[in-house]
Amino acid sequence: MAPPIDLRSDTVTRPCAAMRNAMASAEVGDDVYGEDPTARRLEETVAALLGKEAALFVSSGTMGNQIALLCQTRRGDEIVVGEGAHCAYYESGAAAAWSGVQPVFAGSGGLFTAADLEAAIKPPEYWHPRTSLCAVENTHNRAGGRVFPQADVIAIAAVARARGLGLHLDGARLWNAAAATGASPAELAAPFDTVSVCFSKGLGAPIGSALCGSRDLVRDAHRFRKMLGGGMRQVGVLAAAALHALDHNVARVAEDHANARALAEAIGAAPEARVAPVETNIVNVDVPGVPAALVVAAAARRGVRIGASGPERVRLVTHLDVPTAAIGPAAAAICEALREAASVAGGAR
Ligand code: TLP
Repeated sequence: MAPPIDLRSDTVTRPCAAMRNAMASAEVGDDVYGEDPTARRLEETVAALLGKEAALFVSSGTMGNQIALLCQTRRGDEIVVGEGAHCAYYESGAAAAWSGVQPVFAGSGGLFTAADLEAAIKPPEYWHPRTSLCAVENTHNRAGGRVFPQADVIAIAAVARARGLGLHLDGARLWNAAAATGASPAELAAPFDTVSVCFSKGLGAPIGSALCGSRDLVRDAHRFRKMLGGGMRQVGVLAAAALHALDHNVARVAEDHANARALAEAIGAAPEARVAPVETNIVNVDVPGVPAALVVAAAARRGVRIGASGPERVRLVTHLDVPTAAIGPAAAAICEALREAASVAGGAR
């Protein structure tokens, strides 16, 4: 039987032979002593790419986000985020556990405006939490890979500056936002104090993210990374994979976007599906009246792995291990799965 087509996430990619060769031949040293030349090269490369003074290699997007919060907030503060923001929704309560902050949600659906931010900021009375940070996610995962419009980002940044808030960008998929808009990662990152980016999603590296910002912020970040157990030793083997990903896999994310659009179009023909507009590599499919778990199981039986992102919503993510030739068969299998799941759900009512 053919191996399953895995559309659960762009995190499922496996390093290719050339990436593994780059890892095997990486020059390394003890990075806790600051002696790993490949990690240094990666940090300098990413900082330059994002137009920031410095960068820190961290183990995951979660660690990057959480260190950014530790750097820019105090316990008891409030942070303003969009609905379903990864740093508040998918990080196991880390913001509450490590920084001691609580999230307040601006707008609806993940994206928000400067007016939404303004409305979410608490008045400066001592009995209110201090609103100290606004975090934007671009592209926005739960919003279905939507690009945060840069005009909104700029207006949000102006409000944040005027009200004394720090600004963090969760740019786990900033490469996708750049490919979709034609803007450079540095342009998209410019309004923010800290930016986290991932090498392990669309770019196909097995591990790794970077947190970027000013030299001072990254100095603090370095201390927090150590506190969280994220000081790594001969980490150049991982940094080499990230460098390989930056050299070879940034431009190609546009292919994932085209594949996602083709997938959405084919699935949109199924009467059971309400397919959200696709901007990048994520396709959200609402299946009103049909439990998502039934669709996931029916697709798996047909050799296609997808994820449930709500009780009646499934998520499909394209990535570099899903060739264009797999899109047609995957869409056909998902359409069949939708039909079967809808008939099972209908029978159960
Ligand atoms: N997202 C994962 C899951 O955790 C949901 C996925 O499959 O999409 N920011 C954003 C916007 C993300 O989507 C993710 C991962 C992260 C941060 C965290 O990255 P990791 O998994 O490296 O901690």
